[in-house]
Amino acid sequence: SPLKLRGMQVFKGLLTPEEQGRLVDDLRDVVREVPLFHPVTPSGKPMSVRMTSAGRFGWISDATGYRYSKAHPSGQGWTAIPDMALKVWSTVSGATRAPEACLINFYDAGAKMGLHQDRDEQDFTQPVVSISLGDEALFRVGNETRGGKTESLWLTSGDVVVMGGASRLLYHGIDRVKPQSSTLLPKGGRINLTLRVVT
Ligand code: MD5
Ligand code: FE
Repeated sequence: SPLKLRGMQVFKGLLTPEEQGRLVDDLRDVVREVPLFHPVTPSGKPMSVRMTSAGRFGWISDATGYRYSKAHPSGQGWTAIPDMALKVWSTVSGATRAPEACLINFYDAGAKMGLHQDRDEQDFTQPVVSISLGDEALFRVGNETRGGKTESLWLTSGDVVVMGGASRLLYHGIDRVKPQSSTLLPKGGRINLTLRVVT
């Protein structure tokens, strides 16, 4: 049964090493077709995380703001969400709708993600499902508003987190990644997939 952290469900090691390897192989194909890019925030700063998406919609950021888009910044469409990720969604999400977006975040040894809320989706009753692959990452979760106490948890390869119900709008971020803590990715680093219903 999952661990609980502020209403989030944490399934440690849900994906076996073999399943993780198959998913990474599929993600390699996705990224070959629809490359990772460094999103630039509306304030003009490049994020340290590189990103791309799969599914009907992907998340992009530029001088205009953050939004879901049917096209990569290059103008090309996104590719299909890998079957293994869809299987994880059906196993743990409890949702009646299929995911419309799969954000693919790549963290190298120095990358992090500041505390933020995910509010670009239209229906906050739909959960977000996160899959961690590769190096361990220190995940921090706070409250529905900025400030207050936070709690942290190391996410390791194969872990799956479900942010549903009251946990859906909690502030969260990645403080740091522990280099060379996994052998899944030959060049190291961490991949996080987030599956979402967007419309
Ligand atoms: C990551 N990704 O590991 C992080 C953590 C993102 C993002 O935050 O927006 O791509 S996934 C954890 C997460 C996602 C959505 C909602 C909540 C947590 N939450 O409400 O706690 O790359
Ligand atoms: Fe987020």
